[in-house]
Amino acid sequence: MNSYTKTFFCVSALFFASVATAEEYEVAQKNKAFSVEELNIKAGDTVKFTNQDDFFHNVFSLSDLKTFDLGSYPKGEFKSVTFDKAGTVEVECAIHPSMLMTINVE
Ligand SMILES: [Cu+2]
Repeated sequence: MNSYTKTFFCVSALFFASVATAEEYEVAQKNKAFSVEELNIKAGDTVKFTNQDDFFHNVFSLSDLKTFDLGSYPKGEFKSVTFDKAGTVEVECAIHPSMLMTINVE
């Protein structure tokens, strides 16, 4: 194995290691609430928001760490967000002001 090949294998191993450790969490929107009030994840992890109610929900955040708006979507659909930096994110639903959750990214 020459040094170029060795470097290639090292980089590939690192790439697959980082992909393998990133996790996906699922948060349901059910009965006009998020299924968890607080979620602890690590930087690089993805959160999937699944609508389980018979009406539309929206998912958005105005947090400095991660500002996003996934729009509104009906029952059975989901949208995902990957959190790449450590900090705290408040997640809300624009349709139901009482829906609120916190994601702590380590
Ligand atoms: Cu909602």
